[in-house]
Amino acid sequence: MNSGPGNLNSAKAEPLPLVAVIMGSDSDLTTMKPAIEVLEKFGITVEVRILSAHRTPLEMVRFGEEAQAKGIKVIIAGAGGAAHLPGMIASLTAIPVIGVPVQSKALNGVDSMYSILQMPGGIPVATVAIGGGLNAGLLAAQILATANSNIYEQVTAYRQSLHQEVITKDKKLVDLGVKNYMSQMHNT
Ligand code: RP5
Repeated sequence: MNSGPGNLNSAKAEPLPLVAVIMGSDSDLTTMKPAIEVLEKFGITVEVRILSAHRTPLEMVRFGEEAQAKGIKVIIAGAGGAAHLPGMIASLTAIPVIGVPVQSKALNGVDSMYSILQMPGGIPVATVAIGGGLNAGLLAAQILATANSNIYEQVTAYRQSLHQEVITKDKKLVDLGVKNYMSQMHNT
């Protein structure tokens, strides 16, 4: 994370943030954390902010207007319920916006999902699954990877690790059989 507003770590100097992860409330932080973690794992500096479309609309507008000049290349915006933050940010800047529907209590995030993905023509928001913070972070990294071979290699290595994980599990399942495999699953 960077040393600007929202940084939860130290104030030491870091490269300028390329990705902003913004959310409507601190209650969204658990959903957004995997996005922040995977970007930081790839060495990408992230600006993290709480900006509510309803409770702090003017701060949201200021952020949207200033994002391009600050060097932000991708914005990940998470919100739940009447989830207007991703769409409003997309209306304020031409920086690509990835929307993360946060799982809501009343409607399990279906409300968040429809609020985010049913954008009018001309103002797109790329929407990931309900609770899809990890994929939002990976998609942001993949967008940056189109112009950065180091990030491209890291995303490719990440995918190879997923591939290897499944190969290892498949071999173990074949070796142990379903019953033993499942009893080991329950013991770990
Ligand atoms: C939205 O309302 C936020 O994105 C959050 O998901 C939801 C609930 O916010 P809190 O009442 O938990 O602050 O604006």
